[in-house]
Amino acid sequence: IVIVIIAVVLGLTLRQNKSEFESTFLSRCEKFDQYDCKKVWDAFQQAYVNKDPCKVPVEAYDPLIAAAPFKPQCNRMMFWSKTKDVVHGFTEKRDCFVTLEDTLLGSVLDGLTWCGKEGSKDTFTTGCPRTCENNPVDSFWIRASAAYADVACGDVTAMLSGSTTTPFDPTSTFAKVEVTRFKAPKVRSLNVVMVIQKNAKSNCKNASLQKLKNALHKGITYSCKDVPESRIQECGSKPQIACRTCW
Ligand code: N1C
Repeated sequence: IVIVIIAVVLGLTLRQNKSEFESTFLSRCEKFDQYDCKKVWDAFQQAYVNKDPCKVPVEAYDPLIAAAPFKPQCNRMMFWSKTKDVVHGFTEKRDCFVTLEDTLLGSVLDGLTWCGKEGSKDTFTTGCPRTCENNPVDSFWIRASAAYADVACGDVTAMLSGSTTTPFDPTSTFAKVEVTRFKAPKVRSLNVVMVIQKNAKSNCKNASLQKLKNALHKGITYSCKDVPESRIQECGSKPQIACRTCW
């Protein structure tokens, strides 16, 4: 009996407890059926664990994307830049559009910070660098955005912000990673919803949108509509308004 007790105590002390980060990851993941969340967690960890947190390139997440690939959702895919709260305020209430944060990988990692350390098997959530180019969080969002844009099809929607002077910001992930990956004829059109809040600084006539048109592969139709934020909220709260007539 003494040996059994010693063995149990030893076993408990040797087994690493699940970190809060891993628990969050797994519990968010388990909301999605048809995925082996332990496998997804292992594929995620191999990208950054035991590495210098400034040496995690975008490609480090290739095995993660392969373990949890994005499914095309033709005519319902929503992209955004500087409008995260408006977009998710809407997509949370209505089933009209799907954003990256509505997919397994996007929802599991949204709002989280993580990194590894050379010589350690652990995941850290504080003191993670975000200023060096190849940091684990930025590299993930670039890789995931690329993979999500790669499966875009049909009529694609993007919410941009009329509250900035450059709604199509050439340094954004939307501009650098997503727009150039939309391929005709798989993608038929890109439809910009310009979110107009009070004291708006720009609208669909903004010069940066000319650059967006030019960046689109030829064969993809472009449109832009100025839509007051209140209209987006109204459509979010009134299920009797059909998705296609929201704006
Ligand atoms: O740089 P952005 O926006 O133009 O990126 C947004 C664009 C969306 O269309 C998404 O598909 O790229 C994708 N995306 C996310 O889904 C996402 N969720 C959380 C990109 N970034 C995302 N984040 C975090 O927000 C991430 O840390 C990144 O650096 C910011 C970018 O926000 P932005 O500048 O408003």
